[in-house]
Formats: sequence, C-alpha cells, structure tokens
Amino acid sequence: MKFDLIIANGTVATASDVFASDVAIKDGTIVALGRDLGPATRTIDAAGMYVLPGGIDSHVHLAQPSGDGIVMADDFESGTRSALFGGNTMVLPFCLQQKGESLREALKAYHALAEGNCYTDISFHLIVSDPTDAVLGQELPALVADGYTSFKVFMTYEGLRLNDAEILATMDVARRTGALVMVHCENEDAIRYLVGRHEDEGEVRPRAHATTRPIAAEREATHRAMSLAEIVDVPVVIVHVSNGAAIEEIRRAKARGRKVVSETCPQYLMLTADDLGGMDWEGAKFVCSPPPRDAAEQDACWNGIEEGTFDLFSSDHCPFRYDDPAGKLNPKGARSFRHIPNGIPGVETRLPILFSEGVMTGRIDLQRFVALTATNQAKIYGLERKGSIAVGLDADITIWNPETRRTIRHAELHDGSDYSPYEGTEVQGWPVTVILGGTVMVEHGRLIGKKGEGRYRSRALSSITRRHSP
Ligand code: DUC
Ligand code: ZN
Ligand code: ZN
Repeated sequence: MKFDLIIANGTVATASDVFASDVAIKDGTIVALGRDLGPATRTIDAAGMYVLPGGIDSHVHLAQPSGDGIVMADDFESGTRSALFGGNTMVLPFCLQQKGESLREALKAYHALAEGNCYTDISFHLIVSDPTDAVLGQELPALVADGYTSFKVFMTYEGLRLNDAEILATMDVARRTGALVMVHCENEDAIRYLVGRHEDEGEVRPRAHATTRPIAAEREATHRAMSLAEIVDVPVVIVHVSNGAAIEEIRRAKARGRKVVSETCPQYLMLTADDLGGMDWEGAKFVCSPPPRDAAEQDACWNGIEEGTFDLFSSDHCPFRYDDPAGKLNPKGARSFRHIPNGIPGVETRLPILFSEGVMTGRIDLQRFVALTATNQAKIYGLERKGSIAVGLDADITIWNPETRRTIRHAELHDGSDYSPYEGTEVQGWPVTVILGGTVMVEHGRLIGKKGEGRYRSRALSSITRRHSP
C-alpha cells in the first residue's frame, strides 16, 4: 500500500507508552506504526520531536450568547483556529439553552454558526437551563440518542442555575439514557449574600469577584453535586475545580467508589486572586468562575494532577475582549465587578502551559500529559475514534518540539480577544505541526489548512456510563 503520509523518526506517546515509531496515515486514518513502513506520498521528518495525539479541549465556549450587550470574543472560526495553533484537533463547546428555548432549536443555531467555519473537529455539550417536563421527557433523551451525550447544569448564576430538585430530575435523564452530567459547583445563595455585603460596603472592584465566591461556596456545592449524583446513582463530572477543599471532597467520593470525573484548568495553576486586584480595573482580565485562589491552592491543584485525582485538563476558554464596551469594560462592568463577564481566553495556551509546567518540570510524565489532554477526553465524552495514536483511529496528531522556548504574547496568538491572562509567561515546548484527519493544518507554526476542514462529530455514550459488550 502507498500511504498518504508518514510521520517518521519521532517519539510517539500515548496515555500508556512512549516509543520510537513512524506513523503511517491513509484516508485520514492511522493505518500502521513501526519502522520502514513503505512508500508514502509525503513524509514529515519528526526527528527530535514528540508525536502526540491532537489535543481535545473538552471545555470551551464559542459564540455563546452572553446577554446585556456582551459579545463573546470568539466565534467558531477564530476559536477553532486558536485551538488548532495550540495543538488541538478537537474542541467541545457548549450549546446554551436559554430559558423558554427548545434545546433542539438552540442546537440548530449553533450548528449553523459552526458549519463550514471550523479548523478543528467539534462536538457539543448541552447546557440545560430550563428543565421543563417536555425537555426532560422528550427532547433531552432524543438528543442523547442523536449523539449529544453530555450536558452541563449550573448551581450558580440567576437565570441559569437549577435548584436541587431540578438537578435531580436532570440527572435522572442521565440515569435513563446513559448521558453524562457535568456540574458547575458554586452555591448561588452564598454568593448573593456576599455580593450584598460587598455592595453595602461599597466594594465593587474586580477583586470582589474572588471574595464573593469563596472556596467554601465551591466546596459545599461540589459535595452537594456529588451527593445528588449518588442519590440518583449516576456518574458526574465536576468541572473547573479550583482548590484543595473541593479536591478533598472529590477524593472522598472516589474512595467511596463513586464514579466522579474531575477537571481542572490552567487558571488554577497559573493565576491567583491577587491578579484580580490589578490597577485600573486590569483585574477584570482575570475574572472567571470559580475564581483563581492562592499559591497554596495552586499547589493543591498540582497535587491533584500529579497523584491522579484529576481526569481532565481543559481550558474553560470563555473569551471576552478587555478594552471593549461589549467585553470586560462594558459600561456596567467598568463600574462594578458584578457586571464583568465571567471567563477568560486560554484554548491556545492550555497545552503549552501543561507541557512546560507539568512535563518539562518533571511533575508529570508524557503519558499523563496525553491522558489529561486527549485520551481521557475521548473516553469520557464518547469519542471512539479519537484521543490516541493507534491503528484504526483518526489521524489527529500534533508534533511537538520540546526545545522551543516561547514567551506567551497575545500578539502572537490567534483568538479574538485582545489579551492573554498569561502574557509574559515563558514556556518550553510548543506544538509546531498539527494534523487533522490526515490533513496537515499547521506546519512549522504556519496555517496551511483550510477553514471548514474541521467537522462536527456525533458522540457515543461515555465509557463510564456505557454497559460494555464485546
Ligand atoms: N463557567 C464556565 O464553565 N465557563 C465560564 C464561566 C462559568 O461560570
Ligand atoms: Zn462553569
Ligand atoms: Zn466553562
């Protein structure tokens, strides 16, 4: 057989092994591993490079309606382009159901925005904000059957949050269908109480975002979400975990044998609440929820990564421009932390940060890096053809130069925001060549692939909810 492409002389890493091997690709699929594989139309020399599965960022927000004149900084074109340059071949954005809206209608709108515009493959999680009988009884089960096999619920944000009864009812749909529930864990009533106190005291600067969303509010909600999942008897994903107390809750639940998946993000390793205290409202650049904590909590998150409590490392890319009336400095946001849109960009820097701070420092090995950034995402979210380098899987591959040293500068990134929260951070290791389904999309840091090459992928049930048969 003549192959379409061979990646030669590199060091391949999967979630279990690191080995010297060439990789042969035909018709978008990995078809052979080994040496002297035979002729190919094209060969890429990867000597001195790591050949890794393309990153899968399973937590991003693109083109999500944000209300009140606020516009998300990335649509599917800019968001997936940025993801691609950051070494990703797939992202999973959220489809937000607005109150009163049908999920199916919401999905139609997202698909229309994404179709033909993506540089990476995509799939959607659903956000359930209006769990009516019709949504829970008919729409959601039908959508799970159609390959939308995960949905997120919020315990915070007025207009979005569900009460415990609604969470139980939504989790019950997961029990019946095999879908996977993701939960944003922060106690809204506690936050509202603290917001009131801060406002009474005239404290409205961005730093108040962190002090009104304390660790206890996240820890309590994390415990409650896992308890509700235990009562319904379903697995649960605890997204964007920021601190050691929440991690302890997760450890205890896992030790009791509960199926709990947990995710953390670069902001909880790299930022602290002090960043929100920047002069001239610059702290707004770091407003995200849960908020970054302090150095001790960063250490706790690293510990959760190193000893295996965390299963997923995602960006929670949720970009808003800073100096923009439709972004962080919107007229109300420029006067009170309450109106600063929550979220920060990070889809392009997720992998370089973990590679540099995790692998290059020796905190984690390459196998764990691959597991946390691609393989676990594929298993947990039902992407059966993705997440590893193995014969029969999609040829989604990122070639890394571990010697490249870069200073993160937003001017050199590719998202639609106007800043990076990691500006000035020095990293070692960068994704130089990105291959999507056998097509070289980025080569030596230059975009050569076309918009529209990335496609929507329907998903199977999660490997943790599925009942296995041979
Ligand atoms: N939760 C997210 O998952 N992303 C951004 C904002 C939020 O609250
Ligand atoms: Zn969230
Ligand atoms: Zn998010």
